[in-house]
Amino acid sequence: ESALLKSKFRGCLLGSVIGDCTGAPYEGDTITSGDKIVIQRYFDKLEDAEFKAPYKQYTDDTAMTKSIVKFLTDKPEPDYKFLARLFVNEYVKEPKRGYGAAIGEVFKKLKATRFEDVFKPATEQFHGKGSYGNGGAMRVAPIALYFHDNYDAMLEVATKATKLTHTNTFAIHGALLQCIAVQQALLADPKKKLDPEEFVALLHEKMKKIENANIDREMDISPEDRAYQDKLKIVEDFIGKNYEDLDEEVIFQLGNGISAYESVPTAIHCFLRAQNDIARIETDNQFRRTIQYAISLGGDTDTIASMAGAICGAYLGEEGINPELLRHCEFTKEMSEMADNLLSARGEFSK
Ligand code: F2R
Ligand code: MG
Ligand code: MG
Ligand code: MG
Repeated sequence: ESALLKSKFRGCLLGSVIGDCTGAPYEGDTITSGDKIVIQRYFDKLEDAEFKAPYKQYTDDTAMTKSIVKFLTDKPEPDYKFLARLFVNEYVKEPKRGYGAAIGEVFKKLKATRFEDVFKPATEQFHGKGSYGNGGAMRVAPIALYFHDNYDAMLEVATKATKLTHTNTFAIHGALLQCIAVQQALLADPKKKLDPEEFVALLHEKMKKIENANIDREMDISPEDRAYQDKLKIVEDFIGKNYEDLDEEVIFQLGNGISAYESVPTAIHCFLRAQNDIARIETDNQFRRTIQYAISLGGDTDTIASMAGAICGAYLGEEGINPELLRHCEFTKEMSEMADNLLSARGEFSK
């Protein structure tokens, strides 16, 4: 039904922006139990209609997500040269949006070579190993939305869109995992209680195929690489647990870092854990609980909250998001329109 899909497209992209905007002030921080009280009040204020303050600003996560939406809406077929140009234009316009420390090098080379071979500069990152950062995963949500009914195309486009900047297997597979998580959330009925075990089992099955297939044979990965499958087993182990020191264990076992490996499974965990109440996070709103919890883990807060927010928003739809929270974040109005454009582009190009 198209009204539901419209709401879910909006919910996903708005969830991504809000996670980014609200998480950004805490990026890189270690969060103490005292800080968690501060974060509780921070969200109380952001939900308060009386609260008048400049809105929270978005970072590279949203800047690059915007470009992915345009890439999907402005051309009938995926055009990676076009996407590379969009990334670079956005970066040149506003380089101080908190980009990854090394990605500027890719943009510089893309520009200097006049976008001749758009996939080459990324391969040269980190002495040829490629970036394993979460930059591919943090911007992948629009691809999951657009291709939600075409799984193979979804994986192919997500892989290539990631490889413009990230060629390390961990970054690519992390982006695919985030993409699949968003797709599964989109296809789930928000009126039914989500089954976390089933959600993870499905992810595990798909990542097994991806990791076993060694989808890119040019990359130096061994076929027995089970990195994300193993991480998903840990995500599964955490389901239903809710004790006092769980947060520390999550940070230790899943991570909260800037690499895809230490952040994508964590974001999925945040989405799943927030299906139920979480100790010391006082809210009845599942979307808020998801991103507040993600931020309370510290580390790469904007990105983990953004990825968790995209998954949760794709599940709940925009009705799940408090309008006051929306109002207090930059670019939410614009992103809502972009979500609508993304949905109508599917119809436009399939005629
Ligand atoms: N960059 C940040 N946050 C830190 C600074 C924020 C701001 N300037 C402030 O201080 O307020 N956040 C953003 O970066 C992450 C996404 O990064 P992306 O796009 O993956 O970039 P990059 O540079 O490719 O990778 C990130 C870093 O990871 C390490 N790394 C990656 N691959 C590596 C490899 N093969 N070997 C060694 N190290 C590798 C490097 O330190 C990279 O710089 C998001 O969090 C976004 O919010
Ligand atoms: Mg960022
Ligand atoms: Mg992790
Ligand atoms: Mg970040």
